[in-house]
Amino acid sequence: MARRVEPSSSIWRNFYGPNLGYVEEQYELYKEDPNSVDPSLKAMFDEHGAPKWLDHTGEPQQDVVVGEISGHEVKKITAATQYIAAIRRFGHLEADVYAVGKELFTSDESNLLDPATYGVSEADLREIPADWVWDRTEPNVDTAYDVAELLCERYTGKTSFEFDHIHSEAERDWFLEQIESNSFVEEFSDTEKKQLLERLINVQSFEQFLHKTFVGQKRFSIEGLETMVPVLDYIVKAANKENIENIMMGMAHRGRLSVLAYVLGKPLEKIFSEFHYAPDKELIPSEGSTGISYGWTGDVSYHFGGTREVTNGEKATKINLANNPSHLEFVNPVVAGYTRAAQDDRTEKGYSKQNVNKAISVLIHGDAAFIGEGIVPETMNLSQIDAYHVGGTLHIIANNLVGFTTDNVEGRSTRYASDLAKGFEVPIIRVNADDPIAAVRAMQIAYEYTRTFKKDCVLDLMGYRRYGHNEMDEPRATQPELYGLIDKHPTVTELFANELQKENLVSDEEVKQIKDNVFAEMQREYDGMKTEELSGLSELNMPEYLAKSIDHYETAVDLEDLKKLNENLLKRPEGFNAFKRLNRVFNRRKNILEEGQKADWGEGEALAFASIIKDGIPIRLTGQDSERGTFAHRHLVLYDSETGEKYCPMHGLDEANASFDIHNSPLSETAVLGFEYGYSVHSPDTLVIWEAQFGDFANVAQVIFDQFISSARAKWGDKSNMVMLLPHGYEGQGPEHSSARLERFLQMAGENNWIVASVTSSAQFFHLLRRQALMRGREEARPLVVMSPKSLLRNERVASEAKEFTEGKFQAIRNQPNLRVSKKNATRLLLGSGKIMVDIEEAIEKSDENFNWLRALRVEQLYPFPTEELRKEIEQLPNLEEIVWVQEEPKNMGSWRFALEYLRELVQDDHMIKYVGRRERAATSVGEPNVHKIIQEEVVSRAINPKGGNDSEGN
Ligand SMILES: Cc1ncc(C[n+]2csc(CCOP(=O)(O)OP(=O)(O)O)c2C)c(N)n1
Repeated sequence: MARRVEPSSSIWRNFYGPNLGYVEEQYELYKEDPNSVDPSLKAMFDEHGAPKWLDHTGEPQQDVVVGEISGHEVKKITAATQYIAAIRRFGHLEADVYAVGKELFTSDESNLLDPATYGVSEADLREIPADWVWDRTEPNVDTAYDVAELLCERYTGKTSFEFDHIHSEAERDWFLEQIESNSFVEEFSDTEKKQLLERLINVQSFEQFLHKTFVGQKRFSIEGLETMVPVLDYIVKAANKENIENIMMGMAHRGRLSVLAYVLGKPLEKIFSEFHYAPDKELIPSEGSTGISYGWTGDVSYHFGGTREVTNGEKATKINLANNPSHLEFVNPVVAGYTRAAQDDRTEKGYSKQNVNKAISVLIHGDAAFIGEGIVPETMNLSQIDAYHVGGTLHIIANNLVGFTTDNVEGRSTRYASDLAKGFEVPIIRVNADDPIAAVRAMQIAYEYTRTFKKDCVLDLMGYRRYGHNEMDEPRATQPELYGLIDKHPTVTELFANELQKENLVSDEEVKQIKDNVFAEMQREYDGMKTEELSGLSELNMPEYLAKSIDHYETAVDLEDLKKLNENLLKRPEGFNAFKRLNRVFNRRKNILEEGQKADWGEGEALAFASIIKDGIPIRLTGQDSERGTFAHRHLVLYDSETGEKYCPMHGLDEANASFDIHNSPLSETAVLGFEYGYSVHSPDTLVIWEAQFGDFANVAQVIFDQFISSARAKWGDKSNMVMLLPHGYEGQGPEHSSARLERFLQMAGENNWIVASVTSSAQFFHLLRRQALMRGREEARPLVVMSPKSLLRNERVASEAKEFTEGKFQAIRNQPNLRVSKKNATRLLLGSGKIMVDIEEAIEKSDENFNWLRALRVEQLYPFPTEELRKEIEQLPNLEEIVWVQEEPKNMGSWRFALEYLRELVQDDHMIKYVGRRERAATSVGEPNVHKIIQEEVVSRAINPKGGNDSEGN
């Protein structure tokens, strides 16, 4: 470039940050008395006048342009700008973020960070003034070349950033400010550096102690990622400083013991004792551990969570580490649910009121699991949706470069494990785990970002794994090159100690002393550990309070109260233009509690909800299209036909003493169910309800049912009374809209872990829901699985009269409504549940037969199975010849095989127990509606035909 362009203000570029204030102050003094300031400053003010930023002449500040700029020069300047932008965007490609193995993982050459790619040379860059390509000022940054050098340092060092996928200008600017002004950098004092070193020595020594003491036991060591502990320390400290009440954390096996010991403060003695007594790690209740919840069958030690209260500032912050199954990442939505539950105020009517400053959520992921398991993006998709938002989750990828024995290239199609976060416009900060100071600073930015924008942020903590996947695995067999490098690689503690030694902050001797002290302390803890004998351990049974009946809840509601609720549910805000066709539906509701009238399913449900919130129990109901109801039976969120404004009739109830949250969920089962489950565990006072669109889709969330809802109480002591509504019933809609796979829920039933019901009247549903709500917070609380109706929603036969709501309670078995009971003559006891019993009711009505030989009962609660009620019934049937179990599901599905076990307890003669239903099938149902109809009719007819039993090979 021929002509140099000299901005008039270049002198002031050397001042930045706190210096600006100082110069301003000095200039004020200078104005009053030029000799009152330092001679060098005086000389500067004499020559240049007021500092640039104080020169408020009202005129835009003009740069002095020396000569004219040619088209060629404009091109160069544009190229320089592109190059500077590329450093920000692609700096991560060359960043020094690999603690080991950079050469193995970054082999592809990229020229995206070569200025030549943009058509600009080093010499060109040196010709361009810094402030033509950069808005900031820093000492000694005078040219575009200096800017490029500085930005390379900031974007390709031990920390790298990816935020170019974010569209919000405010967020992008925020990142630029943080990174380029370096304002986030909190200098570590010498004391803090020493404390950091001590922390690392503790963690490393703990792992080494376990390694040496419990040879050959799995512990999923943190070694290679020890830095995770100070990174978590930062979160705890920052959250406590902000008076955040809860930190909700979820993590997998990797490093969990170190996190339990050092972040959750679980006594080392307890951890040692769990190792000592359970070498095969079966049945280890963590009883007695600080804040560790536990069930009676227990779990392996690296699945337990815990709680701890920390107080550095004014108020306490509770750290909650969720219990976790082996199933990687499935804890994510559960933790999100905990967090939201801790943020919502449910004490007033209307929607609950969220305060995101009450709790934050932190999830630690494995690198292979983060990109591999679909539940990760499924949960991230919840993050910005009102109903599921938790104010931003801090994600830490504990990146050890390998997934068990699987290399990155086998484990993902993306460059980085973190890449999927980009689709959610989540920023990613990647940091070298061998630089603990950089890692803590990186977390500082991540933390500030989530707090500022209430959005998720990912910290990709790049370390390695010192051993194999577990400590008995030999990684050199599968990852020889990588382990060749790891074997030679010093620990982060060694590296950091060396650094501090170079800075003369610690001596070799001191480091040795700290290590010796830590080991001695561990040895003391180990020696002091209780020495009970292994033989003292035994398998435990479920606690008494779960074994007892739950029949004592009074769920009927006074008629006047119900009428008032019903009347108020029909009120609309002033000027609300309801959708006309819906008005007709609602008008019908006015009389449902009058003599001779009945309330159908939706009406019974609404009465249950209204009476529950009147009792001061909050409700949260979500599911796909749940506001209206998939089958349009609910309509609990109405839209003004003209303005589109929403109104929930539950919110207009003067009687309501608690919130009513109702939301359509995204098209997800696993994440949404996991979230609702988490919500229910953390908020036992709330009746949480999840509704599947069709029950068939519940199996998408199978892990949440298996690993959490059905078993968490027994394993970990986590209690939930949530309700799952799973539309179920054979109505000719084909294999995928018939079955909620009742058999699965029954197969998982044990130790009163949940209630499984299939009810056939709106009043029964009313009492069932109310009982579930009243159970809240109590020891006997447990989840409820309901096979809920589809076509029955509008069937008159399931509608109930007022007195059924105002008297009585839920009945586990019910009389078949239109059958004359003749106990003396009955030779067949017909048992079944759900829609088939309504079909049978209809068939009986149409038949001319007198059926005095038939006693039919609906088993409305399948689990716990009403054995005693049935025993009493059987005792009253002197001429009973057979018990026929009828179901519409195929023989290998539904409730038959489950019920058979109980029926065998009731009658000694196996020949008396017969089956009527579809034969064994691979698919849940046939596809052709007419074939369905024929089969259904045959099943019904055999159930009420004296010769109809035992058709195992039939239809
Ligand atoms: C859903 C699920 N699938 C498979 C496994 C078995 N498994 C346990 S750890 C692991 C590798 C995990 O790798 P990564 O996520 O990188 O975590 P790391 O163990 O390396 O810390 C696998 C496949 C599991 N626990 N959960």
